[in-house]
Amino acid sequence: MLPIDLRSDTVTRPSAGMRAAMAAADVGDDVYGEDPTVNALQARVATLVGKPAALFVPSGSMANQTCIKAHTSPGDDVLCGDGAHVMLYESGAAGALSGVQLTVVGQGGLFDAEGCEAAFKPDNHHHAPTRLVCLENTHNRGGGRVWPRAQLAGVVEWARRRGLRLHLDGARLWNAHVATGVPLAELAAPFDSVSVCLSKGLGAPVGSLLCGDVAFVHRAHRIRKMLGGGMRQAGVLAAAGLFALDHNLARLGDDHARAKLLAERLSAAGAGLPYGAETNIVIFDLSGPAAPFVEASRAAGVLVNAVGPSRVRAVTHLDVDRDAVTRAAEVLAGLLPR
Ligand code: TLP
Repeated sequence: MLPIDLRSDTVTRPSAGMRAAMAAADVGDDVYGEDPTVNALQARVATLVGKPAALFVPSGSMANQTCIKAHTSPGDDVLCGDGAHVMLYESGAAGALSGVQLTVVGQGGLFDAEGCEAAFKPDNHHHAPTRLVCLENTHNRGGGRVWPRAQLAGVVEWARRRGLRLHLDGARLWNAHVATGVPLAELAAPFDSVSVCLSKGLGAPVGSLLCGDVAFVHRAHRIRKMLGGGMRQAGVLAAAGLFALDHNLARLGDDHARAKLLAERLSAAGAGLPYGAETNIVIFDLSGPAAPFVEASRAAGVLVNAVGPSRVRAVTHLDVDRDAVTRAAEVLAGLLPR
């Protein structure tokens, strides 16, 4: 029997319908701006996110790093949350490609204006001047938490007062939208740039978009080329994204309900739930080491990831139905160290 794979929502495979849409895609050379399917996807996502323009890029990491590079100059300082993907999981790209220093604010991914003020560096000869603030919504290492609106508004108001730019890593902004019912454009409105991923809960095999105003996206377009992200007949990939938006957005609520079910079962069996389970990510703490637990789970047919010495992450997605999550919950709960 195939394992129940809860390592990430990136593990989904394109469905038959999605593959058919990809095969049928009308394509052209996107480096010439002539791929109609890429152009349609960019226009659709820009509208959804409420920004004037969007650019299709191969990955969420490239979307974030292109935005960071477009917003900053080498030697600048960038504020981000504890465990931010841009800091922890993008291979040091902000330092290597943009030459910026990252300052971590707050704990558990979210932060507030007070923390930002304490971390802020003014533009004088002692400091790397703070130029940009990056938020992540939902927050991956923060257990898929959605930023509370008032807290986010406080950070935004502070950043504007300080004359800073704001970037949103919205790889899972779709989940924040479905969990709260707040329109995507409203969640994205305070930000100068927003990245969204098609290859997480939406189930497309590849692709992210960065969104912003026309001048910003023009600048980002050149950086994408510089980073080797100019693709040619990328419409075969964009078609998967359009299919995902049509078929897989509204159903994210199912993933959230399944994550809740899993979290409740684990909590009842003694696991610690530091962040609850607001969307599709369940982070849980064990009373023993994570590595042998992950191994034992694998042997029992359930795949999860260790994300700390005694911390584990399980993510629900469209390739695990309610029965599979229920079975996985039984297996994981039974293996918890006592
Ligand atoms: N996250 C992956 C891993 O890299 C950790 C996962 O399994 O969750 N922003 C956020 C918030 C992300 O969670 C990810 C991927 C990205 C950006 C990067 O996307 P890709 O993998 O397309 O570069």
